[in-house]
Amino acid sequence: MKVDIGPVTRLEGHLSIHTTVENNVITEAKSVGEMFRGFEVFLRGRDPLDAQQITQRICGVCPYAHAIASSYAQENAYHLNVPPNGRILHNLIQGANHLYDYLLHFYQLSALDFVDVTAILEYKESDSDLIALRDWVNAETGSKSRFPAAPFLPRLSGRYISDTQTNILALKHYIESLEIQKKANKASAIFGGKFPHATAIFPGGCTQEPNIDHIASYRSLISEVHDFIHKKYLPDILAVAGQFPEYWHIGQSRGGFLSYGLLPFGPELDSKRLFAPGVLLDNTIRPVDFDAIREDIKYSKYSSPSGLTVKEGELTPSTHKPGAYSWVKAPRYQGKVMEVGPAARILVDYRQNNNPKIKQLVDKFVGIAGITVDNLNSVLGRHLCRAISAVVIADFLLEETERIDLQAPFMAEYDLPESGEGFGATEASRGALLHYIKIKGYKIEKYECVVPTTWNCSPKDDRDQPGALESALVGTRVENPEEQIEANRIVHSFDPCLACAVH
Ligand code: NFE
Repeated sequence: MKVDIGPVTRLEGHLSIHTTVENNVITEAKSVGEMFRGFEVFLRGRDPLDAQQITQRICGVCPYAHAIASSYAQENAYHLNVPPNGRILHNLIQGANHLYDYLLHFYQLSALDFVDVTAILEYKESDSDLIALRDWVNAETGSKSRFPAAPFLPRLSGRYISDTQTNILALKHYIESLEIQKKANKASAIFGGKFPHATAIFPGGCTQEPNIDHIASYRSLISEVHDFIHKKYLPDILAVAGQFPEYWHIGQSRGGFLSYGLLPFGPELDSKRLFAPGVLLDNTIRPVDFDAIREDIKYSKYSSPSGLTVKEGELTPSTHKPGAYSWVKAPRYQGKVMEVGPAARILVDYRQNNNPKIKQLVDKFVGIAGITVDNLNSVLGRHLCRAISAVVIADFLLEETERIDLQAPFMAEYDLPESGEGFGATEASRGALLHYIKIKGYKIEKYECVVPTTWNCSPKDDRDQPGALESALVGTRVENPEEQIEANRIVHSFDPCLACAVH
């Protein structure tokens, strides 16, 4: 039977999943991006320094990653020498955004796939947290019921966590995490100017010159986020894993892993990063080569040529193209399907022994769960890898504040060149993010973004290989083919953002 699940909720943008199910097993899956945007088209002819502002508008969740990738691309094109403070502020802004995004993803977008919200019916009138939760939801939704429905119900049928205490604790953390996310966003805004869409991020540094009070406020906010990550987020992931161990083996993508590396330790773009860059393919780590990326469009709604490199990128929409089923392109690395995102970031780093803290955390939790490192390619693996990333990033951000030199500059000085080109690569929360800029006559001649969800939620490519998410869905056993809670859990583990994917 064929089932269209869509739009899939609790993710950003317009994604549908079309599955074919035979004998309760998904035998084919199509990932369908349902909306065209066209940022690369309207960037042409603009002032290059508009790019890190305009590309932030691709998304309200990960705007800083776009600002950073664009700034890196321009730094590359302008041959800038960035002062250490400039890079540190980029890191402080971007890193805080990752922390916000991981918490948002787990609590608001994924937890209710596992946590039983009806546990709230068990609340006692003396439990002020739960009364507050009910009143908050009722105020938000205009409901006056004893038990709040939206945004918790309706939900898909299936097995949920059975332990009332675990459920109630997770629901409390759902609410608490909103305040914590606000703190992470406030921290980014101290140096970025505002959230979302920072005004202060530029190629070469940051226009905000911090003082000691800014740094103290940032540290205090990130310390609170750090505590929440350790005391609540990580334990909640482990609680879900304890009840659903089968999800270490469900949702495995069938291809390689790509990460561009995240948070450079020095001002140069090729500095060692907190998370190492690399391609993990056929059990071997290789360096990243941007020229090995080509974007196929056999099944994407474009009439421009297929298989172009990032530098060649073109975008001609073709709404009624025969056979095409998505507005998402199909990027491939040396023709191979790549998963990007938290599991890719952790596996690529772990396999290179780049960051001892990552190695230690992976070994510890893999041991606790009784799985192998390869099982991080799974629904639970992606959740755990986000939590490990959060731990590592929060520690790094607190250390990074100590490297600011208040007497030194925060921005490079430069004149814009008449022409040039550059790549900027970083890790957005959802994975590998690449921007390419080509400048001619002081204007943008070509701009190309290859974005995390474009990789993960791509349709089939020119050789009919399914994208990472499509491949992770195929073979999954579903209890109820009409609803497919299992497929939803797999989709959510990738945290798709269609606004980004079809930018
Ligand atoms: Ni719109 Fe984005 C994606 C992330 S790219 S959320 O995909 O993370 O910066």
